[in-house]
Amino acid sequence: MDERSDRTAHATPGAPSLRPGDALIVVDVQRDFLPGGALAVAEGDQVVPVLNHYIARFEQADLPTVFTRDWHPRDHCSFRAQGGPWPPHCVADSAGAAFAPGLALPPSGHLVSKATTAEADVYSGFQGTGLADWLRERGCRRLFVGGLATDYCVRETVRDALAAGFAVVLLRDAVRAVEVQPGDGARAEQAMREAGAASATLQTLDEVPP
Ligand code: VGL
Ligand code: ZN
Repeated sequence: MDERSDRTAHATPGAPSLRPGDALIVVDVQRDFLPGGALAVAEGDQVVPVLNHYIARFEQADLPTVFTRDWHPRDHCSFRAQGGPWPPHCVADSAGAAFAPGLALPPSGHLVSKATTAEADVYSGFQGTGLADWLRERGCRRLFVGGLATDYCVRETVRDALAAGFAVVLLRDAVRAVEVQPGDGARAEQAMREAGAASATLQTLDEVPP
């Protein structure tokens, strides 16, 4: 087989499959969700270097990057003192709500604050944020999603993205789960796949079918 026919028969190694219409959504990579934080996700810090690779790829391709953040008032309804399930976390402007150290947030990164009112808990980056319109205005059709946590804000963000008509690729090597119950992360990934999300890792990013 000559070199040329070999190239047409296989995905070209290193050929970027990213294209106009793609965007990266980084969900809630904040200090309180890292080991040692108020609502620590096991290995949550390990998504940071992986996400930095994805961020660089999207930046190089001049594609949008979006960073959601959990941004709660002090008396948020999801906190135990208010009868909610969680310890206080990601209080707006607190140290714990800051993005993870080392996360390579680009100057062009679009910040989305969510769950900002006391009365409503919202896990999805799409609820009450205008994110779907922001993405549509920029011609985005396919969203690559990673961050924290697989079984809450990533799952709900992916669910809403699909419901809003976006194609979604879950970045499997750039998510970690809270796992209130063991297996919650795996179940969330399965639910996202069943809802129509594709998945990729840094290794397979260039093989994602169109
Ligand atoms: C999250 C629990 C509470 C998340 C946010 O970002 O997944 N989980 N608030
Ligand atoms: Zn929260």
